[in-house]
Amino acid sequence: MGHMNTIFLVLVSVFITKEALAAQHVVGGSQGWDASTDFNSWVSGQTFKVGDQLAFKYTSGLHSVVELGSESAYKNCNIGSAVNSMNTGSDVVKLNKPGTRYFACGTLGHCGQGMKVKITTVSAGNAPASTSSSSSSTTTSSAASASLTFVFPLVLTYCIFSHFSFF
Ligand SMILES: [Cu+2]
Repeated sequence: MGHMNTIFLVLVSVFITKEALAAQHVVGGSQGWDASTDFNSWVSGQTFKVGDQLAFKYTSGLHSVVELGSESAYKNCNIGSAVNSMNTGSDVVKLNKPGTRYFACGTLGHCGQGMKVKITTVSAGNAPASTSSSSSSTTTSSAASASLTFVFPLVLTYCIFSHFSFF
């Protein structure tokens, strides 16, 4: 019975680690990508790791997402210097390497009103894969629910096996 427990724990922890590595951050949390969202306070509660994704959720046509190439472009809301722009209303950006990236709204005036966010990504190895940091706050529900659908049958299997003492 003992090794069954161990196998189970290893499987679960492997899965939790994977989930922590592939978090999706909904920018702005429940308020989303909106002019009224306080992005500074949202960012301060997040840890961005390589492999994570950003999801910008907003009403298409009202806002957009432009990526700016430098700190000064970000500070000055120099939207014209955008290196990338998206406008679907549900834009996903993968954070594929460590470093700082700058995003702003492309709608006239919105960046100046504070609709911009600066994301600093750390390498996945730097941050411990502690469950508390990944499960807190606004890291996505899709990864979490995926893990549930995976863990649930495992728990079930474990219960069945331990009940009938096959091992
Ligand atoms: Cu906007």
